[in-house]
Amino acid sequence: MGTHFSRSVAEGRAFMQIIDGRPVDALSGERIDVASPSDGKVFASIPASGEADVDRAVKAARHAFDEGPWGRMPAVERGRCLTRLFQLVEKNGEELAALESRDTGKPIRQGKADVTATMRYYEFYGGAADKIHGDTIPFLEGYTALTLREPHGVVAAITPWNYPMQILARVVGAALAMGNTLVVKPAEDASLTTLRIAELALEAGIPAGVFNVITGYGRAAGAALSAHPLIDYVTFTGSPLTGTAIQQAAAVNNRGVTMELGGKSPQIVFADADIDAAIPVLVNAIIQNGGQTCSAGSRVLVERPAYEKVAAALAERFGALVAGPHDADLDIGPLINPAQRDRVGGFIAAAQDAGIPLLARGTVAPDAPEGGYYQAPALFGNVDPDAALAQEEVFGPVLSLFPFTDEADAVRLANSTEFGLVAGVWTRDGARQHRVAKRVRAGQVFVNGYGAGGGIELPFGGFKKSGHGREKGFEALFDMSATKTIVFNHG
Ligand code: TXE
Repeated sequence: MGTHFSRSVAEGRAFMQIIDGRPVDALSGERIDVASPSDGKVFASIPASGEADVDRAVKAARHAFDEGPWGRMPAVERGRCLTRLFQLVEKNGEELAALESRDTGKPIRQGKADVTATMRYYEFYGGAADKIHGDTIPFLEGYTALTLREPHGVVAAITPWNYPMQILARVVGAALAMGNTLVVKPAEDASLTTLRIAELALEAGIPAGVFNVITGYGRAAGAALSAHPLIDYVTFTGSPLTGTAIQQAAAVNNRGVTMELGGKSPQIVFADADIDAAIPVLVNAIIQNGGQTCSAGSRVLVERPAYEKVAAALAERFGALVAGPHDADLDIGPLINPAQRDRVGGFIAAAQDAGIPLLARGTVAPDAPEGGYYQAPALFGNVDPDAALAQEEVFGPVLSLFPFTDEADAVRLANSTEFGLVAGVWTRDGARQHRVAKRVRAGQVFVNGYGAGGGIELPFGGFKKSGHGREKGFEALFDMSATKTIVFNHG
């Protein structure tokens, strides 16, 4: 893929949203400028939708669910639609990677990795569509009782800007495999690949009205969507604060929700671990996508005898990290927007003011464009477990180190935040691997490895403030459906 392609993709394009299979503008005609985080320059625009546009999209999805062919289509056919979408994503992979990379600022390498994961979601759920079924249940004499897995109906999906195409695929794959219809509201900062995938979905044979996309601001389009009375279920990935607002809106109609709300994920390194193997994984878990990853490994807890060694090895790596424009494909790209850059900078400055030792700082490439939203990676040592840096999701390339004394101390520290999404445990002691993995409150625990975002087959979701419900794998199919019980009386 040439640099030229990734720099110019979608240049000057006025994107349309997709409602009922057609490209349409916002009824108001209002638009949102799309800027490249690499240089801050506007290169495209998307519709700024409001309540009336949302109403159109929800009614299209409602009609497609209640009256359209989708609900009567055999599961195997729905699966084939998703499999064709998988093939179309593969065919258009270069364009999609370039679009994602330009829109979000992520290095092109990460854009390509996102395409691979996206393909895998559609492949997985395409194959899974006809493999989920209910039970027959032993019941009273003279009766037969059975269960069916039924779709919720119209699902609203509000998605974030960090992995737009992957998170979309996670939701679309599971929701459509189960026979739901969808209205998706991508983040205003990164809507382009969602719009492109919705076009490809039509090409894949997914009927008009099944997969609608509304673009616009959260407080307008997002709020109207989550409160719409014709929605049956809401799924959201984003910040805890917005998650609360969406749950309150959905509660007015008493609708179910799946919430994926980020984390403060710990990696626990015991002194007996293979530290050389751990170091590159610890670094990658926080710099992948510039740290803008819900499952970022943002806290590294190290057993005291190994603390100095781990701190020194990480400092050496962090000092060498370079941030630069997406198409330069360096260690990290720019952050998504000026607010996010300033938020991350604020955490770094506050930590320094509080006297938390800054062990290393990467750099921004000298030729990075002036207007880009860059933040050099930072490594802090001996972080106070009560500090904001230890407790709050920074969502940037900032890693905190904490020493611990023994296993109990490690578990206590790991569980000392309000979040509980992912954890890593590094030790050669097999019994300890099991003990610690069970005691850490996290939806996913990796032992001697760390799969930030990876593993399409693996159920994923949080405890505590990280949310509820499970995505990915077969589990997501349960979230995207409801059990119906039918009882026959033969008497
Ligand atoms: O997220 P928001 P923001 C965290 C991360 C980051 C912080 C702020 O810590 O620094 O959130 O990011 C839509 N009703 N994560 O402000 O607001 C919005 O348009 C309905 C973690 O960008 O959560 C977008 O589509 N929708 C995270 C989506 O919500 C609303 C990923 C996410 O935006 C809305 C992103 C409203 N009232 C940020 N307000 C993760 N878990 O991976 C906004 N939205």
